[in-house]
Amino acid sequence: MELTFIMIKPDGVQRGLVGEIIGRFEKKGFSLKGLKLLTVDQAFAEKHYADLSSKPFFNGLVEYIVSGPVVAMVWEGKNVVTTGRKIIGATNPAESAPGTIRGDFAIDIGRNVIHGSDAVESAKKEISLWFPEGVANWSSSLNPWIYE
Ligand code: YYY
Ligand code: MG
Repeated sequence: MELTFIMIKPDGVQRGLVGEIIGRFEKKGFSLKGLKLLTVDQAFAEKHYADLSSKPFFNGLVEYIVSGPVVAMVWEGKNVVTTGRKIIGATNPAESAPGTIRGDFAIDIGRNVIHGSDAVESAKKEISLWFPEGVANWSSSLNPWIYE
């Protein structure tokens, strides 16, 4: 079964969107495999966003991610990387469809509430960065009612 890394950014935590966001992934049928609230430092944020280090918005992005606690999660399910990105919506909330998390709860690209891995490979990298201790080993007893 596929895993993805999802992170509620500091604005999502401050705005009280944690329960709403977790609920959307839960109600879809995905399984929560890891969860923690933590504040990361600049070096850690730079590592998470290393691929974007040459972008003009990089410094502001890092400043935003370290500005308060975030909720780091690992979710499991069939196609959870791609479907998770659809649940989150387009990077720029001005273009995110209503019904997506960013479409419903965000306005500016630099305050877009949530991160989700963009591929299975980057999910693996991000999960090992954020959860070096590993994730929970369980599977939902509801899976036969979710998967055929
Ligand atoms: O994966 P996703 O978060 O949708 O977008 P990325 O292209 O990976 O960029 C990461 C992060 O950077 C984005 O969520 C907001 C911010 N950002 C920005 O502030 N300005 C841009 N023009 C592009 C991205
Ligand atoms: Mg990305």
